[in-house]
Amino acid sequence: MEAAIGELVSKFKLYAGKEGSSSTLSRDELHKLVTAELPNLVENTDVSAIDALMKSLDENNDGQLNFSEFWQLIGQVADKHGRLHQ
Ligand SMILES: [Ca+2]
Repeated sequence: MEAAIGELVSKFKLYAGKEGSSSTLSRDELHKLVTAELPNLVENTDVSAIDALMKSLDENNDGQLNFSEFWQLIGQVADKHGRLHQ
């Protein structure tokens, strides 16, 4: 589990570092991350869907996702697709 958490953090930093602040994801960075890393778990990756996803995760409404805001997405996809409830 520790290795998996480390992987999540390093992927987050990889995408967060592409532009602007390297500790937060912009909408475009989120789009790149979801498209490349979660293609089967987040089915709809068109721009309007990413916008809606961004709004739903951006708790402090600063237009950026910090790690704890991003973490909710992992929880959501795990809940939806990870067979938690079998
Ligand atoms: Ca935010």
